[in-house]
Amino acid sequence: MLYPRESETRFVKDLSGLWRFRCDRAEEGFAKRWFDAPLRDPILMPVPASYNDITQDVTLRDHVGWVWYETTLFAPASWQGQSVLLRFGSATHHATAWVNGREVVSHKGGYMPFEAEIAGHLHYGEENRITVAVSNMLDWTTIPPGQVKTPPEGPRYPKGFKFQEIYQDFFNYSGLHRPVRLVVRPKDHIEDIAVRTGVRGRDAQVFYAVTLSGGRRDVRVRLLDEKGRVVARGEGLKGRLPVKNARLWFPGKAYLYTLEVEMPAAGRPEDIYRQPVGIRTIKVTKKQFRINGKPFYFKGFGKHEDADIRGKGHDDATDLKDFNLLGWIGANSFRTSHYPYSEEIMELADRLGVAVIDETPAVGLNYFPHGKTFQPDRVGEGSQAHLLQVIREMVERDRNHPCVVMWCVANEAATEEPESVPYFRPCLDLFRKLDSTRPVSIVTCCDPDTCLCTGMADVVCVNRYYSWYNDPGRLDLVEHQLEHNLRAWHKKFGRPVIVTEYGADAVAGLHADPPVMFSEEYQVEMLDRFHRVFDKLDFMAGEHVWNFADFMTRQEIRRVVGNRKGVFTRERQPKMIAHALRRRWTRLK
Ligand code: BDP
Repeated sequence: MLYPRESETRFVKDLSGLWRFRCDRAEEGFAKRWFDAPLRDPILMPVPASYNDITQDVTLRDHVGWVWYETTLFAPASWQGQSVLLRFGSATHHATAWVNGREVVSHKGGYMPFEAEIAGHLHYGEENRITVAVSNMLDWTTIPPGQVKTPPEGPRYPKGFKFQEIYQDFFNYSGLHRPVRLVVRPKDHIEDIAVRTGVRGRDAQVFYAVTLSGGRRDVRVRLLDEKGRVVARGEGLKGRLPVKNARLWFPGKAYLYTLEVEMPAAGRPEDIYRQPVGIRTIKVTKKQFRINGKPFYFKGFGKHEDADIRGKGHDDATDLKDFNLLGWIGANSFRTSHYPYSEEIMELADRLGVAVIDETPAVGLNYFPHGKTFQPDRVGEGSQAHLLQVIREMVERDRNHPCVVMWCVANEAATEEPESVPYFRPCLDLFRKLDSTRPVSIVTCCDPDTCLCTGMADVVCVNRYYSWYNDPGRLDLVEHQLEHNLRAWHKKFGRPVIVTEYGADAVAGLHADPPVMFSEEYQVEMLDRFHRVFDKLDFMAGEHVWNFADFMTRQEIRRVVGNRKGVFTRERQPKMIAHALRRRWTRLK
């Protein structure tokens, strides 16, 4: 799936801004056909943004169900005869869209783009109405899973009470989170491009495959370096472009070529699309994760798309600030915990040279203490079918990003249950079938003798919370327990180990010496003890602190206005630990 980019033959119109919005509290929008006419009594709502924190209305923040968005646009007569795509960066978690009252697309899954050809539904030279209904409801067939509960009336609940149960540790932000755009392109056009790279000595190869619409076959490609010089040319739907003395993409040293794909026609080209290409290779050995043949040690974070006011809404300022902080602190990577991030973030990671572990939204698949997770009426066939669909969409969206160095199938699922194996095996297989160039992982919180899925992965990825969830307050046990555990992982699976989460809540400004849980000192002391162990072990391939910044969660007694394990506050100011990490990571090779 191509990212919307302009060219001589393509025009992109960003529909961001203030849309009209109505919360469907009575669940009547579909029955009353709200898409047939302009929304009645709308309020204003920014797009992109989560709608939850925009107003002072707690019933909107905590709404469970559908909300409706609407905007209008003019379609100039000059667009007639072209293809017009309506493209949503994401809608969390379900959406249906109408153009002038005609349904054009529905999509399930909160973190993937989807699009519809709408040329046939537009009124040219006139105003057009776009209506979008978005639902945040999670059930056993969605990823992440959840349950909308309507308990019977009684002493605890009044009549008609409804709430969303979730099993993930982040607020269920909802709405149109990412840019909504129109792409106006030629009727016959470049539909899709896939690239793969290989390196031998100082030379490299770029393999490309192009899909054209309407059975067309004529393609010309050129590979340009960063100065715009042509380094290779090719013809045909598929090919291999040799690159002499190739400049490689490496974290901290990004280099992007441009693959210029052209549908030739008499006179000027019918369609042109320019795809950034980073040349690099990945290999996993028994003890190392290698990029371009060199050992790569992951330093960085599990992150979230999360910020004050806009929630999970895309925002260039926040994104760039985060990348600048990654650079400042000496990080070289992050994991898209716990869902694929926006295409804009992936583009930045390519350009700025940050490695990404690209994770699906499979989080909260651990229903213990309430019984088994993987069973037919909970996380079963419906859930698996959806996860497989998300994996297909992820590979289609992200396969061309050099920043993506590994896929991650799930976070902390109940992989001690035997049923987790037939659930996840097809997921790992599908990633490998669709993309043979990247390793696949699954993040676990089990132990080496209880996890039944890590053996299927290429790298051991474990989340460890010694002295926090295990033996709270016992900093003196961290090194003993951690070293014992990590050695056991490596011994059993003979693969490199990344600790994909370790961290402590620290309320910014709370101090205690000797350290006490929730103080900034405790966070520093705990991480320091983890690092002493990591530095002893030659099979360690990385450390990702949980979390980059404080983030919002549902309300519960373990959370103080959200999760406070951030190295930065939610406003992106450093806690004490940020300075300690910076000293470590700017020195660590
Ligand atoms: C881990 C989860 C992560 C949580 C974190 C925590 O993977 O989503 O936010 O613990 O509790 O278990 O802070």
